[in-house]
Amino acid sequence: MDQNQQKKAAAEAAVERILPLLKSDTIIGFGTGSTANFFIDAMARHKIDFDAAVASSAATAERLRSLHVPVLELTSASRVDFYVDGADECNEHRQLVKGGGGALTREKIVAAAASEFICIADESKFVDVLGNFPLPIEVIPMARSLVARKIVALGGDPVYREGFTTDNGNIILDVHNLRITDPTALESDLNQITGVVCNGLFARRPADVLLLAGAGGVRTIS
Ligand code: ABF
Repeated sequence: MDQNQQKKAAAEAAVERILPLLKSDTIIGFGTGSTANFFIDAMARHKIDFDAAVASSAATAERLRSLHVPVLELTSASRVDFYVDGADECNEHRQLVKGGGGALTREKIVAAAASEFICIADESKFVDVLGNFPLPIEVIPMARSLVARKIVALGGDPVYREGFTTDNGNIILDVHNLRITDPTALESDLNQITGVVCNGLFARRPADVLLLAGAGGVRTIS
């Protein structure tokens, strides 16, 4: 299986996992990125019935609507039963680095609202220590230099993501050269920097289930 086939296999495994649990009033949170898109397409292909979707980005909302899936604003959803999304990195504790696609803040909000967060990934995303993938941080534009200096003090090497504005009107700093041995502590420390909206560490609220696709099939880590 090549990487795309693995992403597709992980997405299909998520469909199989939630299918027996779906009810007519189930609300599903949909993630962003190519692996999440395989999940969206699989749900549409199987014509799976559920109440409504919540989207973690404008791009995902558009994709869902194009497939005639009803999309709710999170604020109008009484709950989110499942949230299915990809990751840029994951570890055995189901802690994640997310935000390579720039949708980290909405992804973290939907993850926080979800009863079950299912992360789907190909095995290239699985690491012993998080941080090889540059950690995305969403920042209020006027705080860009201030936040960058604080991150340097924490030992990171922030790089401004040129020409990119988030769905929330903010900028992204991608932080290189971090070896994240304590993801929960670093997530909290970064949240304390004034001007940071959100960081791409999903450790305080990790995935509940990680469906990791490799050459030998899909492994469940829960
Ligand atoms: C989302 O999509 C993001 O959090 C992450 O940045 C990205 C992963 O992309 P892909 O599935 O295309 O590898 O899950």
